[in-house]
Amino acid sequence: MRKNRVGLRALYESDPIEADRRLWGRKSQANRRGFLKDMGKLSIGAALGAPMVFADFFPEGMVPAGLLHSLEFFVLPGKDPALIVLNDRPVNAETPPHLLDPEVTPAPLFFVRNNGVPPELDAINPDNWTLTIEGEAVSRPVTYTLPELKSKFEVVTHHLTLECAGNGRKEFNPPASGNQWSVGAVGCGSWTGVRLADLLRASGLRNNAVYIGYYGMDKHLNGGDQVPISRGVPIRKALEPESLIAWDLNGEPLPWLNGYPLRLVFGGWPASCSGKWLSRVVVRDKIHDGPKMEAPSYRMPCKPVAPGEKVADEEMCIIESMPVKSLITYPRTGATLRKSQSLEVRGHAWAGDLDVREVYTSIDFGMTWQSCALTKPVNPLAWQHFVTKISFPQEGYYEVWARAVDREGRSQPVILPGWNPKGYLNNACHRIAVKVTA
Ligand SMILES: Nc1nc2c(c(=O)[nH]1)N[C@H]1C(S)=C(S)[C@@H](COP(=O)(O)O)O[C@H]1N2
Ligand SMILES: [Mo]
Repeated sequence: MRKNRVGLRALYESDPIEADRRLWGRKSQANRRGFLKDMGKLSIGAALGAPMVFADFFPEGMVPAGLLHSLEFFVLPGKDPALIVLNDRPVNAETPPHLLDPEVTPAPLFFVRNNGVPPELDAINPDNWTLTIEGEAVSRPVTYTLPELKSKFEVVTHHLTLECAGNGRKEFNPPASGNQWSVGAVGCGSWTGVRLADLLRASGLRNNAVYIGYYGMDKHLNGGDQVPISRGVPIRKALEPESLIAWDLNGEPLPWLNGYPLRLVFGGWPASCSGKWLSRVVVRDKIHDGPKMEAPSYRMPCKPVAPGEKVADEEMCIIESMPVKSLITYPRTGATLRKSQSLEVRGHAWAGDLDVREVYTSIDFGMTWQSCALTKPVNPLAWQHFVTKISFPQEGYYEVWARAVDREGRSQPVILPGWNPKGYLNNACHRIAVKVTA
């Protein structure tokens, strides 16, 4: 998989002129006439996933059709072809919102956010995979094989919501660099594993423990020895009964791209805390200092700032529990119905460590709101489901907006929340378009 392929295709969608410049270069008309240069042929082939056979005849300036739409043969191993691939080195792919409709997100549809290169699938043997617990704040460092983990500790299953802190980044202005996630870097799976707390206690957790950090078996993109990411959570979060070291998602081994064969799962916190391909947990006597723990990664300005403002590293605070949010998963945007029909609207809502008290919908751009039926979470840190029926007063274009309010009364904003340099925590209301005909 080459970066070029997805990169160019995405560029053709967002900035066709720049994409054209990259593909065709800035050579003079005389040099370019008619034919692709050898370099052009190479990059076009890389972009399309296969060499362009009649490249010599390809008309100057034309955009290969294969770059204009998602390519069917571009499928991530173990993943549904419907995922929207934002980047393939590292792999980043989000779920279209209408495919998040099931109460539990199907494993092939669970979003993927990699910072580096996952360990080779063929090289992973779950029977001799090991996990080590060590660090300044345990008295008995221990290494377990995966089969030992399964037999030595109580096995538990929880539904836990994972959302990338950068979900929704695409909307920020001025733009923030990083994956331009729309709304689909979120999912709620049924995770099976052991409690992190049980392992920490079995290792003789000491009372100087402040933070845990993870190390996975993925490699840095530059091929070097440094891990691409090593984050963690404060000890109070690590010790919660829902904080898991998991090997199954929805009753099956984890998909390779989601951390097979072993990962951490911390529901309600930035998904970056949930280390994949997990091989080591360190228990620290200070805030963990692995790659991407430091500012500005996964941090927000401690105090609100104006859009575009520079923020000093010391003014950036680590993101913990994620803010209240909701997603309309039915119907998909663009639905059409007749005036005589009413529309069932449904979706999910979540609120980090809290639960959601209420979800409302509006069809008049927030002037009035109607309350939805809302389920209780199946367990703490699982998303909740809302449903409502909507009637429309007359023919025309509408938007359905959904707005959740958490247990402590905090609401999603209808407009973008605070701009921040890295584009995190966009929990603005989700909107879909609906057309009503006679
Ligand atoms: N080892 C490792 N763990 C990782 C990552 C990674 O790149 N390597 N990415 C993190 C980030 S930023 C996110 S959002 C989640 C994504 O989990 P998923 O790919 O299973 O959806 O994994 C986290 N755990
Ligand atoms: Mo993330």
